[in-house]
Formats: sequence, C-alpha cells, structure tokens
Amino acid sequence: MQYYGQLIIGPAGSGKTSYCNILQEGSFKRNIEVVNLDPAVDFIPYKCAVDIRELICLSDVMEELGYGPNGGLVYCMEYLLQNWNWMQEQLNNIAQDDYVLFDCPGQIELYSHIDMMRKLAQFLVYSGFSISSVYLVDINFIEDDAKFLSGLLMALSASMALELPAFTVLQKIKRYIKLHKFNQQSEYANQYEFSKSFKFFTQKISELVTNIGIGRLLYLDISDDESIDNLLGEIDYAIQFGDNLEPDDKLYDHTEQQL
Ligand SMILES: Nc1nc2c(ncn2[C@@H]2O[C@H](COP(=O)(O)OP(=O)(O)OP(=O)(O)O)[C@@H](O)[C@H]2O)c(=O)[nH]1
Ligand SMILES: [Mg+2]
Repeated sequence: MQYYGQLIIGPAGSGKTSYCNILQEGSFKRNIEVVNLDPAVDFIPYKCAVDIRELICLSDVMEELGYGPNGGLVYCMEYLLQNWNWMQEQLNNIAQDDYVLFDCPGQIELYSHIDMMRKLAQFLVYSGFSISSVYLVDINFIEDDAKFLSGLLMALSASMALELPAFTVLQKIKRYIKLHKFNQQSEYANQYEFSKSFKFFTQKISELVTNIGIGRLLYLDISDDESIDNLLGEIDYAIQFGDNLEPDDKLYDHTEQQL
C-alpha cells in the first residue's frame, strides 16, 4: 500500500494547525485527512482522522506522573512510538488515495535534540508513506537578522534529522507584506515584490538551502490559494503524488487543440 502526505513541523505559533485546517477545508484536487500528533492541544479546528489524544494526552501525563509540560510531551511521543500498532490500526482506516497531513507539536527540541521525530518519520515510511517534511517559519522572523538566520538553521537541522524530502516555508507572507506596504505586483510566483536587499538575502539563503540538498525555501500564506497550490505542486513532485491520478481534462483539451 502506498500513501502520500506531509509531516508539518515548525515552532509554536508558526501556523501548522491553521495550514492543516485550510487545506482540509479548501479544494486542492485531493481528499485531505489530518492526523493530530499534538498531545497538548485543547482545540482542533479540523476533522481528525486520527488523534493522538485518544491514545495519550499531556494533561493526564502531567497529572498522573507529575511531569512538567516539556518532559510530559517527550513522554507522550515516546509512548506513541512504543504503541505504534495503535497508530498503524488507525491509519488502516485511511483510503489509499487520501492525502494525509500530520500536524506535529511545536517544541523544536523534539526534532533537533532527540531523535524521536526521526523514528516517527521512519515508522511512517515503513508503513508505506511517501511523505515530505514541511517546516513552517513565521516570516516575521525576517525583522531581525539573527532571529531569521537561527530560524532557518533550526529548519535545516530539523529537516536533516528527519531524513525526508524537505521544504522550508516562510509563512504568513501576505500579512507581512500588508504590514510593510510592499508593492504587490511582483516577481515571486508573479505575486510579490520585495525590497532589493530582502530579495538578495532570501535568494542567498534559498541557494544555501537548495545546495545543501534538503529542500527548497518557499513562501506561503494560507489566505492565498495560489500560494498553497504552488507549495502543493512542489511537494507533489518531490513525493510523486498524482502520478496515478486521472489527467486534468482542461490540460488535456488544451494539448489536444494545440496538436
Ligand atoms: N495572517 C496569517 N496568520 C496566520 C497564518 N497561519 C497561521 N496564522 C495565525 O497564527 C496563529 C498561530 O497559528 P496555529 O496554526 O495555531 O500555529 P501552530 O504552529 O499550530 O501552533 P502550535 O500548535 O502552538 O505549535 C493563529 O492565530 C493563526 O490564525 C497565515 O498564513 N497568515
Ligand atoms: Mg498547532
């Protein structure tokens, strides 16, 4: 069995859950199922195909075992890996053509300091998933050079640790542009125009990320379907999603006319 999807990672508040929700609500030529892997979350806006909290949740661990929030989270993720059969059973209910998003917790120690998420990624691959990691970085980090660079380096280190096809995504770009009144007729995917220094800086970082070979640096705003389509297109290509889908009628008609 072959499944396709994304492991959505990134720091707290970077927009992981909102991204999953928008993708599930929208129409992006696929049926999207979301798996919640955050045992600490109170409210989930999307319809969950699998929810880790049915196996274990952080508040119970803190109450019953006396752990703090971070130790408790590590315990929960370890528990999930030890009980992977449970996850495997839940995933068996997902149809083969469904596209699965894994909404992960925001504590980046899980990716960079301990190899728990790498094991989880391996389990998914063994379970038949062709999956990429998508690391969301809040574009507002760009306000501060040191913060931005450290954000991207964290993305690099987490992506390398996971050993999956990887994408680093600057998120909330539209709001950022609005706040800074950039001219919106631009070069990035024909949408945005940046100041010259900004463009140069991101281009250099993008080259660095691409040269290291662990994934492209892309832009996203969940309020902009075109930016989501662009991102999905890149990821589809990397994980080879859609190779088995029916051809697009419009594209077919157009090609036929050209012939
Ligand atoms: N303008 C704008 N706001 C966004 C975007 N994505 C997320 N947000 C907002 O950012 C905030 C945090 O979003 P979440 O989706 O909860 O972030 P998260 O990464 O799941 O956070 P944790 O689960 O705590 O790690 C929310 O208030 C969202 O409404 C975006 O693309 N544009
Ligand atoms: Mg979240």
